[in-house]
Amino acid sequence: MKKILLLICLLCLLAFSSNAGNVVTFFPVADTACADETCTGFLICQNFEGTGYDNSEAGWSDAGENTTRDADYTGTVLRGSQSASVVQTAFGGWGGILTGFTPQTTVYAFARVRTAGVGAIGAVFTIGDSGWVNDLVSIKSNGVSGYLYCGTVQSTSFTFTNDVTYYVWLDYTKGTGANAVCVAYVSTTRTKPAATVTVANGNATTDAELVITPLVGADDSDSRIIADQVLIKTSDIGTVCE
Ligand SMILES: [Ca+2]
Ligand SMILES: [Ca+2]
Repeated sequence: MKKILLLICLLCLLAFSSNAGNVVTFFPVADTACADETCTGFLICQNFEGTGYDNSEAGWSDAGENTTRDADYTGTVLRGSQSASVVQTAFGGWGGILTGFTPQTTVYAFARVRTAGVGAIGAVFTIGDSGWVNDLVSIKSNGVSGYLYCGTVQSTSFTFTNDVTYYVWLDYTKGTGANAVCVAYVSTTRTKPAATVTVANGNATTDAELVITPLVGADDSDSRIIADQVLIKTSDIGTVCE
């Protein structure tokens, strides 16, 4: 019996070695493909390439005051040849680049963002409800630290500094009271990390249906926020494309 088993094992080894020139896979290989290569399946997939906005997303607009807003920015570009940029030109006011999407009770979002000269708190990446009545989930920076807002509930701070390009994932699930869940994942690489900060008692109770990025609302002039690769999806967004 032992000899038979030994023979079977030997035959197996020979079979594998005979396939040395081929790829022999015993277990499924993890899918390392990036999430947004084709933009298929995304509610929003915006890279700001070409004049204005790309991927036939005509719904984007800009709004605000005391700001200069640019969807063709070629300064410090975060991806490709153009990014979106908003610069605060005078103290006070706000300005951002925004668009709507189909209302969602749970939404997954991603953007590359970078701040320059932000001293007071500036909103970097925000998901709102219809007509931007409320900020549902928002990453904000004061140039030294970052904060996650879930409705008006604010997280403790985490590192989020000027002049660094961040990869930010935001997950939002609306609540029925003080139980909305907002999660931020902040990295300097394309790989989605473990959660950086979670707010599980947010007071946001409405559907997500608006994305605003970048959004300068800092109370200091000459602050700039740059954004690129803005993604909105109804399922988790993992590692993103180069
Ligand atoms: Ca771009
Ligand atoms: Ca553009």
